[in-house]
Amino acid sequence: MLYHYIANASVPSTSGRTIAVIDPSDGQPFEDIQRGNAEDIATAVSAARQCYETVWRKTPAVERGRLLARLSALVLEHGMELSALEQRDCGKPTKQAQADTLALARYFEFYAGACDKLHGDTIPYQDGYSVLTWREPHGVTGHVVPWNYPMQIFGRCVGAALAAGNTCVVKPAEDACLSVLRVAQLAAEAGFPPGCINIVTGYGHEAGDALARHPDVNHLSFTGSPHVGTLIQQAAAERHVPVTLELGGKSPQIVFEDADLDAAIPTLINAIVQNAGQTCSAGSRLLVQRSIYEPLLERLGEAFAALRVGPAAMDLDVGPLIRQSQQQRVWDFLSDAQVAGIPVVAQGQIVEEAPESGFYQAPTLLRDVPPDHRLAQEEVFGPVLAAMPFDDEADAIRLANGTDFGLVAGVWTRDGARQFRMARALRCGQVFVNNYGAGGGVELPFGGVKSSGHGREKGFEALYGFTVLKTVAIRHG
Ligand code: TXE
Repeated sequence: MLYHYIANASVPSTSGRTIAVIDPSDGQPFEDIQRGNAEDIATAVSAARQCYETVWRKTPAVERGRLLARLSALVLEHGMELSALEQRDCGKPTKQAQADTLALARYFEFYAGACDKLHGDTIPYQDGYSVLTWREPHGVTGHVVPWNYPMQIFGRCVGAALAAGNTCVVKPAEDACLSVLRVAQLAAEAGFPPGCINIVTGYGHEAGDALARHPDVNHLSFTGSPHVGTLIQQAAAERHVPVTLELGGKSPQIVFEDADLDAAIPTLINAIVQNAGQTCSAGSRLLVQRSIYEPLLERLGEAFAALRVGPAAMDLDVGPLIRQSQQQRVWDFLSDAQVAGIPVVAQGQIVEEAPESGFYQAPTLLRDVPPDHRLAQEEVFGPVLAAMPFDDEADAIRLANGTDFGLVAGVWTRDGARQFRMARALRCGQVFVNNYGAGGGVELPFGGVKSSGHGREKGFEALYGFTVLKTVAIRHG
């Protein structure tokens, strides 16, 4: 049985109720977490407020940095344990779980070094005045975290919030919170004061909603579905608190006829099968210049057919999806594709060892997907790649920008001028040229436009979102 982690202590929910944690590899329960409610959230927010007012706001930036550095080191020390938790909880193949753990340590390391470099400006003004700006923390920050990358998303939002001088209340996803609870314990071990990092587990419509509505939370960060993002933004608007939203995408990977296909192909595939396609930045649309459409699909088809799907611990190309409802969601998309007559180029193989009760989905490559079909417009959040041809640069831009989302785009071309033209023309938060994701570096600011959300996480830029600028004008004499 696992408990909330509030003020550096394990605390049961006042509801007395629990939620079973399911292993996606076999669909079986293996642990219980607390089903948090508004009362638990209120306890956590009050602990965060107390810590902020009495300790954290007075803690020197350099000391905040040292604590984050210590936490980063502890994450590495407990890397095997954290990876194993994340693997079982989320169904991640071993290499993915380990990469996520390393990324978590890197977030804390990066923000450790950033704490004492976050400063304001002095502004030349009239004679007799000194004008300066301070970057002050918001105070108590609320974080609603999803299940696809619990550790990474925890690291990027909590790491930045703490570095900027805020305290945190986190509501991880009901499907995946084991690693995050453990990291909060490690934070206590590292020396973070009680109330600095608080975790309340539970359902979104209960604990998550209570956190979004709590009157003493000064900033909200959310990563998840556009629907819940809207609810969070509405709750925040009631109290006029700032929000950072990251709401996924329908990101295009655009391949021009002059692309280096040998380099592109493994990346095109990884961008959609990594984490079983449950990645906000998944490259889920493949836009290919017509002259190379057939040969590229042939090569991709062969590669898709060779992909193997199975239990997380087997560390194959693809693990299970997080839960049955996500599996059903992918099946619904694929059955719509079938009804619309969209051809399947190839599918990967689910291995024999995969239990029937696990949530497996073979990676699927579809071709000639009409740009207005829901497979080309909506986030599937599974390993399904929708390919379509384009004629020229203008056509590629029109298709790429033709969804409500705008998170990421990948462009493959050797033409330097076109690289810049495309990067300018694409309406999204980040463009990757001749790569996809740039290895996920924690230094790279990340976020969306349109329905993909607003605000930036990761990198130094995130610190601006977790602070508020105060202008101070002093008249001399
Ligand atoms: O997301 P939810 P779901 C997308 C993806 C996926 C779809 C549905 O397309 O298929 O969303 O996934 C909490 N108030 N992404 O249903 O519900 C919830 O407990 C406050 C993209 O799992 O948005 C969890 O902690 N909080 C994405 C978090 O919100 C609420 C990652 C995300 O869950 C709440 C995940 C409420 N009323 C899903 N309702 C990405 N951008 O990477 C739920 N939550």
